[in-house]
Amino acid sequence: MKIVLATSNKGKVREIKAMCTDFEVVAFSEIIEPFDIIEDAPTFKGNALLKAKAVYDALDDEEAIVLSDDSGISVDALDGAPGIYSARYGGENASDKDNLHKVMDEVKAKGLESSPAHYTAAIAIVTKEGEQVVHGWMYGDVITTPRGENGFGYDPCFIPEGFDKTLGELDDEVKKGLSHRSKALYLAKLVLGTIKKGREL
Ligand code: ITT
Repeated sequence: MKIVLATSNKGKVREIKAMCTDFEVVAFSEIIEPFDIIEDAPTFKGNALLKAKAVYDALDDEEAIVLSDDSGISVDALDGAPGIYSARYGGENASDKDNLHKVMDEVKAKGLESSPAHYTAAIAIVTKEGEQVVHGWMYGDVITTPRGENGFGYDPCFIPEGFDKTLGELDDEVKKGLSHRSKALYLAKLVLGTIKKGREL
């Protein structure tokens, strides 16, 4: 069964492919000309659905199975920011590095060296059978000095609960075992399994 990912984020593509080895997983840009999707919903769930529906419509293939991921980091000391604005916290064309440094600078500006924080992932699945959204979370602390090169995005400043290293320093396998994305994908795979069974009947 082929799953089409409605994302342009290479870090997400890499992680989702590594977590879904039972399925053939392709990024939508491997099949059709990539296009921008305006993410203007007020929630992770709403934005995940916007992305999956846009790609499902663009594929023009009734049988397609499209999966999207809308995710971000929420920092307690910043009243939950950047949250759904994680991809553009450092400005409209901000890089991952700009966003990472903005979060660390804002925490520092509060006179803190760290703050509790959590990642959220909303995964939407859009098929002819309907639309489903599942969520996963990972809790920990954001620190104000980046450490390590693994992962992507905010990982160099995030220490998961129970660890003393950032996701930038920890092995990809460790992140795979505890991340917001892997928890949401566990549920998404149950949905995919049901779709698969239904189609085989
Ligand atoms: P798509 O919309 O094309 O999927 P995007 O990068 O714009 O790609 P989002 O709108 O969901 O994706 O924004 C997610 C932001 O949160 C982005 O800045 C990521 O770097 C960050 N993020 C999400 N999951 C992360 C993770 O596991 N590790 C580090 N940063 C993460």
